[in-house]
Amino acid sequence: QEAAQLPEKFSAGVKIALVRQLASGDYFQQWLLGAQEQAKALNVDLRISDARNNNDQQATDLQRAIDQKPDAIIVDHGLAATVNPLIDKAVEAGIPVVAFDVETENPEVVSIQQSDEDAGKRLGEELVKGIGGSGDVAYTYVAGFAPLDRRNRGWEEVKKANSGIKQVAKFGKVSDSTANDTQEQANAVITANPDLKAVLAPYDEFAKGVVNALEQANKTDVKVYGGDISTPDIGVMTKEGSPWVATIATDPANVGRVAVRAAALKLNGDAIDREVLIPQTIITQDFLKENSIKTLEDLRAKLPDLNTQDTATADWIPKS
Ligand code: SR1
Repeated sequence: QEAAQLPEKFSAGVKIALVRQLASGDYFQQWLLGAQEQAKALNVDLRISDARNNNDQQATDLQRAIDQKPDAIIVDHGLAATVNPLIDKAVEAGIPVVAFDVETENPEVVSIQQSDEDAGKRLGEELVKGIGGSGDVAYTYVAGFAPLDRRNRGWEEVKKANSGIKQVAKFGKVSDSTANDTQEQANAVITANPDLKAVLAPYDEFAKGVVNALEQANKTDVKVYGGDISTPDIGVMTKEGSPWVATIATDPANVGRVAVRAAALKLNGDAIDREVLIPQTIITQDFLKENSIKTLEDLRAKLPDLNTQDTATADWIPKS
């Protein structure tokens, strides 16, 4: 869809640096597709760097972006200690900054997240309900990643309110092959905990690793409560006998579009809230099966509210 009329600076073309900590996996790929689609509609030249989970590299990438004086910078994930000093530097240099999934306190920065504390709480409550209120539970978590830390706060609240839940293991690894690395750890956790009733895995790469491990161990009666959604995730959830019974998710492409729109508003001097929260939705295996949902496209058609097109927008921004 064409924009009503792009502001003059956009007609001439603007440059936005997208500085990513991570880019592998379904979530990050879909997110990028959405960001690129929105950038194209706004005549934005999106300059992308991927640090592949190397934090020193992300610092180098962010410094390089600042040196190139783009019209705005989007920081996509990053350890607070790594990116915040450079985010402050960018702000001091007068560059508008949008941070997605970063714990940042700079009041000039637009901070976007997927309502993660609430998501961790709701997913945890779904798990408690699903196992009848008590039992052994394993949990995948790596500290330092803002969305995981926020979801963890939600889960901690659920545990506090449900004394019958016994967390018997905490594991997980974020890497360039998170699912495989987490699967290896899950093998040991499953063997060591024969009475396991469920695994809380609030990131799809974690969930996929756990599902593979449970299938290999013939323990698909252990329920998996995951995070995120993609076409391959839908395939895993709806496979005959899959232990992945529910996930909490946004449409990642929508989130990528919101981040680019937020940067466009900020660099154009339009009003935008400092905090932008995108809601998450619980999606169950039963819901996917009952509605014959096989792809992310099918899911979008069934749940149009996954597209938060009124978030971070203005009349001149094309809807997508
Ligand atoms: C390692 S952090 C992974 C999470 O980032 C995004 O918030 C996605 O939802 C994913 O779960």
